[in-house]
This record gives sequence, C-alpha cells and structure tokens, in this order.
Amino acid sequence: MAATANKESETSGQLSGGRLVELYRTMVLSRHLDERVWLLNRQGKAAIAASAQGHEAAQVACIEATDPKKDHYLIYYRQFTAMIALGTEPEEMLRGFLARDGDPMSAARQFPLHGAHPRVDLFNFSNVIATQLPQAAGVALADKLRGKDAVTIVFFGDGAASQGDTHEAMNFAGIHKLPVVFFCENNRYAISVPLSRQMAVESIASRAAGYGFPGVTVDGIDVVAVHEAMTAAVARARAGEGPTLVEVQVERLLPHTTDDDHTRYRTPEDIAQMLERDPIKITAEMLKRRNLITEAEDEQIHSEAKKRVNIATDTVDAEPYPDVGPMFDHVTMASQGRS
Ligand SMILES: Cc1ncc(C[n+]2csc(CCOP(=O)(O)OP(=O)(O)O)c2C)c(N)n1
Ligand SMILES: [Mg+2]
Repeated sequence: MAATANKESETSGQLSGGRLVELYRTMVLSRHLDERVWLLNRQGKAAIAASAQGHEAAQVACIEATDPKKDHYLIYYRQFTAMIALGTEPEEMLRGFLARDGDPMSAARQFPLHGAHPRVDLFNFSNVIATQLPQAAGVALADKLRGKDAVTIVFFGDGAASQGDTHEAMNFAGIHKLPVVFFCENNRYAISVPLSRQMAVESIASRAAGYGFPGVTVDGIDVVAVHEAMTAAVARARAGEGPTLVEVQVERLLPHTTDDDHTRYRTPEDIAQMLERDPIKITAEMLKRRNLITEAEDEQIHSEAKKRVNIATDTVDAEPYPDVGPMFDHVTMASQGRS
C-alpha cells in the first residue's frame, strides 16, 4: 500500500478536503450500485433501470449544498446518486429494482425507484416528465405561506425543460418569489432527441430571464463548481429572494434506459468525447492532484463500495416477493369495491 497522501487542509469554497473525499465515496458507491443494477437487468432479474452514471458529481454536490433536515426534494427517475446522498440504503434501492416486498417506495407495485420515500423526504413522483416542477412550486408556496425555513429542490432534464409544465412552474415561482431551486441536469439528450432538436436557444439557464430570476450554467462534472452554484441558489431562496435555475452540464454515459441502445443515434465520436468526461475519473484525478487521496486509498474506496453492493445484492436477492393477496390494496378501484 502506498503512503498516505499529505492531506490538503484548505477548503474549496465551503467544502473541506475531508468532505470532498466523502462526496467522492458516495459517488463511487452510486456507480458500483448502478453498474450492479444493469447486470441484474441483463440477468433478467431487474425489469428496467435508468442510470445516473455521468450525473454523480452534479447530484452529490447539489444535495451537499442543501439541508436534508429542512429542505424538500422532488426528483425524477435519474436521481440514483441523489437518493443515496439523501440516505437511501443500497438494500432499499435494490428492493425496488428486484420487486421485493420491502421496497420502501411502492412495495414493488410501481416502476423501480418510483413512489415516495417519506424517511428521506422524497415526494411521490410520476414517470411523466416535468410534472414534478409545478408540484415543487406548490410545495414551495406552502412553505412560504406557513413561514417555514425550507427550500425546495426540483430535479429535471433538458427534455423536461421543453415541457409546458416547466414554463408554468417557473412563471409562477418567479411571480411569487418562491423558495425553490430548479436543478436541470442537461445531458444533451431526451432519449434519442439531441439538444439541437429540443430548443433554439444557447442554454437552458438563459430562459430564467423570462421569469424574472437568475439562471446559471455550470460544468456538472465539477463537484466544487456545482456546490458553489447550488450554495448561492439555496441561500437566495432561504433569504426570501426567490428562485434560481441551475443548469448543470453532465454526460449520460449509458443509453437512456436498459431498454435503449444509444449507438443507434449517437456517433462514435460523440460517445468517445463523452466518456472522457466521466465524473468518477475526473473527481479521482482532482482528489489525487490535491493530495486528498492516494492511489491505494482510491482503490480502497472502490473495494469498500463493491463489498457494500455485494452484501446488499445477496441480502435482497434472498428476500421474498410480495404476496398476490394485497395486490390491489391502496388502489382506488379496489377500495370502491369494483373488480
Ligand atoms: C410527458 C412525457 N412525454 C414523453 C415521455 C417519454 N419520455 C420518458 S423519458 C423522456 C426523455 C426525458 O429527457 P430528459 O428530460 O432530458 O431527461 P433524461 O432522461 O435525459 O435525464 C421522454 C421523452 C414521458 N415520460 N412523459
Ligand atoms: Mg436529458
């Protein structure tokens, strides 16, 4: 084992060296768990998955800038890393993918990872894109009316940015100066549709001007930059100054879902360039350059994550499927006595 690096004591923005390493640890756990889910899909055990590979740095830095004890989070289907950063255990994630009874989000009755997770304050969400944005404006309005010290963070993609719901939510939030941060993970694709076919403007952030609040574009593979932008946006919302649109430029390293093949619509050059922007690789290099971890410590972080994922997989794989009996519990038709 190589010698322990001479730790850098300086902070990056408000992030200490120690916190940066912890964020990287979460990113690596997310990556290994995400890879495992894709393997489980190929084994016929997990029905479908959308990956956060390429979005890890942005998500972990976003959550780090918030206060999970006070704030609210409305996610969509690609927030695998954010869910872990908020305290969702690997077993809980896998129970959804492997349709086990103990799935905390929907008791295995929905798409994997869909539903609500009250313990980590995740709202129920829809697979219908952009529906979470007006809901987030509503949550922020309720907090404002009640005088609560809470910020709502709503996650959405570049494709969702073109939906009417997004306009309505931002317009309303701008008018009422709501304590909400619109966090757009721009991976340049909405399934197979590239950004150039989704919008005629340079950036998603530029649209914020039309709603009367600031918009910023940040490199989403840079943990420090995303954290800084989110810290400013959250502070603005907490101070009663209103919303901010934070657009993070990320890469979708894998196809849209396990059902997709992106080599049918992305060029080999596009794929090669995107792979250069893998946030795990970039963050590891940054931590080593700053003497925050050694090569051996990096290997250890990876092996601990793999071990954690193996334990979670073995545990959940041995658990029972839900009984058929309560299948219609909580379903309106059944409760109305109709079959
Ligand atoms: C209203 C609506 N239209 C179409 C779809 C089908 N659909 C599912 S995901 C998706 C792409 C979303 O892209 P983006 O918002 O960029 O998020 P990403 O998957 O890239 O993270 C589409 C069009 C949907 N779920 N809901
Ligand atoms: Mg997208």
